[in-house]
Parts: sequence; structure tokens; C-alpha cells
Amino acid sequence: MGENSLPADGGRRRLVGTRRLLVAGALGVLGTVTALSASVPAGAAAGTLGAAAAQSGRYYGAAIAAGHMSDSAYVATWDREFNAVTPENEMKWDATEPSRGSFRFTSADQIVSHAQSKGMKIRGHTLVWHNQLPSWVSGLSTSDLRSAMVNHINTVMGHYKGKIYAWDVVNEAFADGGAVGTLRSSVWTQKLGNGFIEEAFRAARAADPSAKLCYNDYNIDNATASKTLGVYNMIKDFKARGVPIDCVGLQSHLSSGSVPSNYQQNIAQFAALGVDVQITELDVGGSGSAQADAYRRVTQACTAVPRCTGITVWGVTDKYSWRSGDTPLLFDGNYTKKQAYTAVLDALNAATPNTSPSPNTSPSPNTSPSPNTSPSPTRSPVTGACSAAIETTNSWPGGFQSTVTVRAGSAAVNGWTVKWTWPGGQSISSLWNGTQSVSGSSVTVRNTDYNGSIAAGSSTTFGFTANGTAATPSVTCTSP
Ligand code: 9MR
Repeated sequence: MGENSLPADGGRRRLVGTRRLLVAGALGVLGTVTALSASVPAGAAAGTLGAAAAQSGRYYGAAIAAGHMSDSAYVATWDREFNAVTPENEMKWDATEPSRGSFRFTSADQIVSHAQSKGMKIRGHTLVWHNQLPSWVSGLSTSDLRSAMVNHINTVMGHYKGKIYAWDVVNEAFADGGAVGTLRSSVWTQKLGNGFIEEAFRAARAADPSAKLCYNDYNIDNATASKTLGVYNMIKDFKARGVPIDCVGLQSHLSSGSVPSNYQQNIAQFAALGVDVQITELDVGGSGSAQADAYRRVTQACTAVPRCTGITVWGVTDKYSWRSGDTPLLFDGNYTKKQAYTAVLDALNAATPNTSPSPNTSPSPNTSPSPNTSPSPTRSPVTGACSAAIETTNSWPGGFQSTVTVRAGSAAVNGWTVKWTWPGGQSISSLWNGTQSVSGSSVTVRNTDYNGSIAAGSSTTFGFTANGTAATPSVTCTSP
């Protein structure tokens, strides 16, 4: 599906598509801005983007690249102006798991620890995407790919557990053309089918229940575009079936004059599904007052909707932007504030306080709840050199997800077998990081070729989703 694949330049051609999709004109609110700014009581206006956003309970973030952190003006501007961050490339699959099972977090850790030291919110970007995916992933069989996806989610989210405000769990899965709901053809759809999105979200909830889980995409800024409606329908379906999802990310790579007239309506209609909305990769090509007007409209659209919880611009300075030729950011190449900066600051300062901040990962009233039940793990007696503990990490009507931790005793283990018996007719629908054999209600799971060796005192995990009522049967572990 060539028309759906990304161009080699990392997506620059999408902007053409964006322009085609977006409704022209639509700058009718300009006249209101001065009046809004003027209504801010003297002394109430904050002087930086982060502080201004915080007044209404929101964040204002920037994408940050670890490679630029040696530029002191870059870091100084980030620290001064922003209270949130998204690593621009450092958490992507090619950066974090360049070869199977071998994880690297150095660059991402650099951004995370800096952000933490400044009390910033951190958005995790991104776990499952067709782009910046190392070639070893595309070569896997269906069952290996499923295991690799869940293992990647578990390991990356596990590494940052408790530190991430929101994760872009799945990025850019919808196609730019075709009927409403058409997914982009990728290794994910080809091998796992369209259900890969749901599988990823279920695994993500189990991996870090404290993080908000977002679906993130571009060209979903226009409320009536078919791509937008496809995402809208997916979220509605997830909420109705209790598939965990907390937020939608509108990337909003825009150009001056191309902010859709229904942009605020779009945010509001997503929010009405019971998810937060975040503007995740905002940049607006252009300059001067036209660019400032577009930024102002985007900001006002977010602050007008209580569940629009924050905005992230895709970079600090034009000079490092992925589309620097379009000068799309709020600071020029010398870190001088542009007209667009002032427009954003004024719009943030004019926002009325957000009185209904959304609780973390709460189900909306119109959904079947998907509680994160975490009863204390049932531990097996140590019968051999290993022990196993099973816990329910998610459940929903008619199904559940479990994680089994296999631990070596005082000696290293080379190969392990975990067994249990289902108490009430449960059945595994999908298992990762193990190989299963089932006989009636008896289940046997053995290690795969990559996780059989466990050092003394260390552990590995496997997991599964299952049909039926959540259960934590007693499990045994033996090692040859
Ligand atoms: O800004 C990122 C750029 O440095 C990378 O080269 C590019 C590679 O795909 O990804 C850019 O970020 C993208 C983001 O991760 C997802 N949405 C589109 C962004 C711009 O292409």
C-alpha cells in the first residue's frame, strides 16, 4: 500500500496532505483575542508558557532531543518556558530496542532525569509505530511479533514505570485515504491484524497502570475528515468494550491559515467520548501575524475544552525543527520569542481555570469499566530451582490479563516450566514470552528460546490474555 507508506523524509510530504484535508480560511475569531487578553486582571498574567498553562491546570511542553542538550540556550529556554517534555526520538523502538531483547535507555534517561529534576510532566513517545522500527521486527513470525510487541511495551513502560504522565501507545495507525476506519498497511496489520491496537493498549495498561494511555496521530485535526472519524469510532468502540484508553493525541502539524474551522469542535467531540485530548506535536509553518493567529486559535480551542489537558510543541527553536524550512516553532534560531509566542502566552493567560481536571486513567461514565485489579500474587512453593507468581494485571467483562513472574532461586536456571489448572473454564487467548500446551483445564508454559536462562535471584515474566473470569490459580515452577 504505497500510498499509505511514509515518505523517506520522515513525513514531510504529509503536510501537503494536511493542507488538502484542512478547511481553508477560518480565522474568524481574531477580533476576540484582544478583548480576552485585556480581560486578564492586572498581575494575574504569567510570564512563561508553562506557568501560564498551569493557571488553568494544563501543561505546555516541548519535544526535546538529547543530542541538543549540550546547547545551553536550548536547555535554558526549555527550563524557563516549558513544564512538560516529549523525547523527540529517544523512546522510539529503534532507539530503545535496536536488537531483540537488548534495551538501551541512555538518551531517553537523560531527558527524563532532567525533566524530573525540574518537576516537568513527561509524555512517552512512542511504543508501537510502523516507523523508526528496526528491521529485525519486520522479519518476525506472527507469534514472535506479538511476543516482541508485548515485551517491548512491558520493558520500556516498566523502565519508566510511575514516571510518565501519558504514553503514545500506538502512533499513526490510521491510513490517510480510504473508507472511514481504514488502517495503514504495516507489519502490525499484516501479521497481527487490526486487533494489534487493542492488544497494545491492554498490554500497556498492565505495564504501567499509572500512565495515561493515548492514541496519537496526524491529520485528525478536522472534525469531519474521514481519518478523524476512524479514530473517533475506534475510541468509542474501545470505551464501550472496556479496552483501556485515556487520551487521544492530535499531533497538529499545521500551516498558517490551515487550522480547521472546526478544530475546537473536534477536540470537544473527542472529549465527549470520555478521553482526554492532548495536542502532542504542534508546529505551524509560516511567520508573523498569520502564524501567530493560527497558534492563538489552536491554544484557544484547547483551553475552551476542559478535557484538553495540555499542548506540546514539536521542538523549541526553528533551527532544530524537523521542518525548519517552515520556521514552525515559537522561538527563532536565536531563541528570540516570535509573534506566535506572545499569541500563545496571551491565550493561555486568558484561559479560565480548568475546574474539572480529569482523574488519571478513569473510565468515562458511559463505558464498561476496565478495573486494574491487582490482588497480591499467588506464589508457588519452591519445588525446584525456580518459583512462579501469577497476578491479574487487567480485567474486563469476559476476559482478563495476567503476568507470571518466574524467579530463579539461589542458583541460575536454564529452562523452566510453569503449570497450573484453571478453576472455572478459563482459556488463554494470547500468550507472550512463553510457549504453551493445554490439556483440558491444565496449562503448561515453557520458556522460549530467549528467556530460559535466569541468573540466580533474577526473574523473567510471561503474560497472557484469557477468556473467562479472572483467576489466580496456584502455579508450580520446575527447572530441568
Ligand atoms: O521529529 C522527528 C524527527 O527528528 C525524526 O527524524 C522523524 C522520523 O520519523 O520523526 C519526527 O517526529 C515524528 C513523530 O515521532 C511522529 N509524528 C510525526 C513527527 C514528525 O515526522
